[in-house]
Amino acid sequence: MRKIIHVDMDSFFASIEMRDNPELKSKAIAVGGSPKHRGVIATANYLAREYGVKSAMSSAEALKKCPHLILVAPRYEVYRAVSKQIRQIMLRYTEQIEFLSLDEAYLDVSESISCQGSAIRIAQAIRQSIALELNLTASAGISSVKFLAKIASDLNKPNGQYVILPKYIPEFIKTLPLKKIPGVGKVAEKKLNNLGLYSCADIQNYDLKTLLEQFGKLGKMLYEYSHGVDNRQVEVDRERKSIGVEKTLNQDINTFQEYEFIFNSLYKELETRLIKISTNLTIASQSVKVKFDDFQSSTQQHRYPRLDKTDLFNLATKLWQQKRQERGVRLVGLQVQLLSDYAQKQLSFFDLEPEGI
Ligand code: TTP
Ligand code: MG
Repeated sequence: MRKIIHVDMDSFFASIEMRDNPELKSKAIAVGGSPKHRGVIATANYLAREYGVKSAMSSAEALKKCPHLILVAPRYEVYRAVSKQIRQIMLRYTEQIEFLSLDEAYLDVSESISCQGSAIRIAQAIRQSIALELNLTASAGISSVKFLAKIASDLNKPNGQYVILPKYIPEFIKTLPLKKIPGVGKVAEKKLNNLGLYSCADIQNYDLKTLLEQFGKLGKMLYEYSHGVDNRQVEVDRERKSIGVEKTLNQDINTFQEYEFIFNSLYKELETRLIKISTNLTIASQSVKVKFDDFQSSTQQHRYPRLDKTDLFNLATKLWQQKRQERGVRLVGLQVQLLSDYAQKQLSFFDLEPEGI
């Protein structure tokens, strides 16, 4: 039986901004880009959330929902530095740490001898150190498998923790809504609901074969999770799977000429990033992503051993010609997917900008 802790910081970027500027503490704030440049919200503090301000919402919409919202520009360097401090605190208890993002990590404390081996007390101790030393709050979930630890860390948020003991797992799972399972997005949720599937109990009573036919890999995962099975290990120093650059445009574009111009500038940026990692980086594939004015996105990916401008531009052209259908373009992104051993050896998660902000 493993002991897994999932730690997730509370309104991470926003809490750091409030800590470093106490005047913001009693106000509704959000970290994000300016509405003048079609910025989006990275996160909001809990006060702003009461007005409906959420991550990934456009800053313009956030200001409509909460006109007195204070918008703070992100300071990634600071967030990265804090993330490293959090890791240092966790390392006092175990080296089995897998960061999922700057503010979120799994810990496998099965072998830890601290706190008499109690995962509950280790989680408490980590949260207490984060509070005392960094002046920030974290929440934690504790269970014997990863997905339940992650779900649990949300249940007493903010500044709380929740345990799902192995003996209570069957009972907990039964009523667990499928939409709470990490990996089930809006589209999958709708498809599941259309088949009358809402909770893990529904999956337990459903036919595995149909599930696999309808959902492939996701179906297998849902079947296993609904029976309390999640064999994923905590992957120490989790590999980075891709590197990308993207730009939300100040104005939708409609001509290929403008598109080519943005492609060129993004390509340069991506190239610079990759050169920082290695001057001769072997990759798995490269891809282009475009988001249209109706917020639908489309991606073209191509197996290719290294970043190559001509090949990538061909992909971009194909996307424009085949997928645009006269729609305006609001975002363009370029990415390379990494080979796993390169990813593991050459990249430190903490040295890269987060994507999608
Ligand atoms: P989350 O842990 O999802 O959010 P949070 O820490 O702000 O709030 P919560 O208390 O609910 O955990 O994400 C961590 C940070 O990642 C968040 O502070 C900002 C950033 N982020 C984005 O930039 N864009 C996003 O869409 C999301 C979800 C997060
Ligand atoms: Mg968080």
